[in-house]
Amino acid sequence: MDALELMQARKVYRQKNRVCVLTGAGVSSESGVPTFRGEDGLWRNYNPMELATFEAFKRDPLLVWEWYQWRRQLIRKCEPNPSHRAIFQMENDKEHFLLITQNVDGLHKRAGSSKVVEIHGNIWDVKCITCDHVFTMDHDFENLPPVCDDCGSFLRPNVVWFGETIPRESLEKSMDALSSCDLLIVAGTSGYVQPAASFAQIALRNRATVIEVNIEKTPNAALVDHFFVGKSGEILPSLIAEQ
Ligand code: BJW
Ligand code: ZN
Repeated sequence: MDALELMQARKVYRQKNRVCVLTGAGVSSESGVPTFRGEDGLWRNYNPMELATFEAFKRDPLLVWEWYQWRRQLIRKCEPNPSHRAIFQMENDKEHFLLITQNVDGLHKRAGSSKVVEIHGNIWDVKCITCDHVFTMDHDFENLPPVCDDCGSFLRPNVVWFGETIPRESLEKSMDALSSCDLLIVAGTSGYVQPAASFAQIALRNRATVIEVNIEKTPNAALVDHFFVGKSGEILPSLIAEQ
């Protein structure tokens, strides 16, 4: 990590009061949650990207549910890490703050974050594919796929799959924050999945400073003001440290 650049970024963080943060799977990897495009992201020789669609669910709801049940069981054992805690601290430090997360694991909320938009939904919520009822169901299901008490249709995880749109309220809140923030911090996202992949460019167009943290270079690395190669659990706490 470049110590001088870190000092500059710390100064930026101290000066800005309208802060937005965008996170991806990388911030939860230090809690033990597998990322999507990392080497540990595969299961049973299926490509997770091919499981995260409504077509896959219609074709084989049991397979998709087994994947989500496996992830729910894994995430249940994970705890928030220093990245989640540093981002919660940012919410306390700043007058205007919004966390936009692509993560469905709920670890930001468990770390205390309350000004958070989960743009890809939450793995603990389920939705009936017919009557659209949403329920929080954080226990294991005895029978997969689970069915709706009201209408008997299949329940699905209430997450956003490929080809589906981000819920309107979440997108509007995100766009408002991105167009009014003076600092955007992007952490642990590969920057391949739209619309989140465009958020840094939206903030830059609105003259915000953008700081990005990732263990490797991303497509936005050359565009942002400060890019730090390293673990978010190490860099985010030092970015907000007092001295
Ligand atoms: C660390 C670290 C550490 C590790 N510290 N860093 C062609 C062009 C443009 C768009 C499209 C297109 N074809 C289709 C589309 C649209 C599509 C899309 O973007 N596809 C691209 C892949 C090409 N997008 C959509 O469909 C979205 N909807 C939409 O656009 O609506 C309008 C529309 C509708 C219909 C047609 C077209 C447009 C919806 C996207 C929903 C994504 N859903 C998922 C699953 C959620 C549920 C679940 O969890 O099961 O969301 S997919 C998956 O990817 C998940 C993630 O939230 C998302 C992003 O992944 P993320 O977080 O970036 O993780 P990784 O694994 O990719 O990266 C981790 C990063 O961390 C890496 O960079 C590591 O280096 C780093 N890292 N450890 C710091 N310790
Ligand atoms: Zn129903």
